[in-house]
Amino acid sequence: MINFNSSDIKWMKRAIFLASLGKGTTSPNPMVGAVILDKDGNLLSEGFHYKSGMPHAEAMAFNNLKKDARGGTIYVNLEPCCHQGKTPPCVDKIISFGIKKAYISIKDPDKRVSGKGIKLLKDAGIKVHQGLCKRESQELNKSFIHRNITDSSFGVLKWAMSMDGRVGLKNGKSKWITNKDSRSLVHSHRAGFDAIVIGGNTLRKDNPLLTSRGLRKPEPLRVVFTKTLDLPEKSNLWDSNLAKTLVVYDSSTANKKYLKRIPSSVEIEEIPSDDPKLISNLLARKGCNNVFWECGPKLATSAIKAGCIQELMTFIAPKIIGGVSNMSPFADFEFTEMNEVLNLNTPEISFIGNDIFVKSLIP
Ligand code: AOF
Ligand code: ZN
Repeated sequence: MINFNSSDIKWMKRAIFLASLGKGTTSPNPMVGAVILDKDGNLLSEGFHYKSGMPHAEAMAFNNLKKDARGGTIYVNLEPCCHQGKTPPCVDKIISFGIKKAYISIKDPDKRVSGKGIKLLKDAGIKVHQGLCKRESQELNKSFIHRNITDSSFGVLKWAMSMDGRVGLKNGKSKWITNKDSRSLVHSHRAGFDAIVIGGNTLRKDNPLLTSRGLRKPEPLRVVFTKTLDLPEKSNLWDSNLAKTLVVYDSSTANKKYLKRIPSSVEIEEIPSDDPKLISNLLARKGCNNVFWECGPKLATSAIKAGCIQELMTFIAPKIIGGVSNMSPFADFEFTEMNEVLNLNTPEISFIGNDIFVKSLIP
């Protein structure tokens, strides 16, 4: 176990903070920040990755240099890349600028890098320290890491319900269970996601906008999964001026005659079954590190069963809706014993006015 001193921790935290400035713009790339010190430990320059195709964090920091960095130290929250991608390898820059020490929080899970960047730095005689602020760095890039390891997007499922666990009346009405502030919080949560998924039923019933109300630019990709393709001719999702929309249909059950209802500005993809994993894989291939699932009971249940959901966000309003046939957030998981039910990690709880917000992880 290496003991890092308080100055090392301070600079790595600074790199992590700089990295976080890329939140909402870097996908499919990770959030990365870099800090360069001179050989006496004075700050020389900083950088962060803003967008795919633009300079990496280290490159930005080297571009910002005004003094010689020879013999200096670099702090970076992710292993520097060693591949020629949209931009040149960062390890080459670190070596050629004469850096002598590198503090790297975590390994890059991208197979093109994954340990090779660290090896090249070591081979060049640079002293590499790994693991500083590891947990914070893993948390920051959990979606990027998840997509690289699983080839599917990190999924967060959200629903709003009454105190008795109902998400709507039996006539389908669900506007509004939670208060205005909870609904605004959902808009700001959406800004942290690359895509938002709903099912055809939610589109037909609610005609949602599914935007962050301008908090994220461009807006997250709006995705509707349909088994039938029987979608309305008029829908807020067809307005591509607001945000891009993707329709994913199950080719084993959909009727293609309905395709003509969808405007040409909307992207369309087919998948061979209704397995939500195929949606998650498709979105990962499209570069979505994370996906916000705002779907109804059936898709929510199959998405959990298929392993597409890693976190849950529940809004609970102090209301009783009641009724045996009123809507619940999930369909049947077909559990027959209590030891089969889904056990969640200890949730985080907060209040939004009178509403309760619960965040939990699926272990
Ligand atoms: C770094 N520093 O700031 C970032 C890195 O398409 P490219 O060329 O931008 O390469 C993307 C890959 O580079 C990405 O999957 C990840 O492995 C790494 N991202 N690496 O050294 C950075 N953003
Ligand atoms: Zn790089």
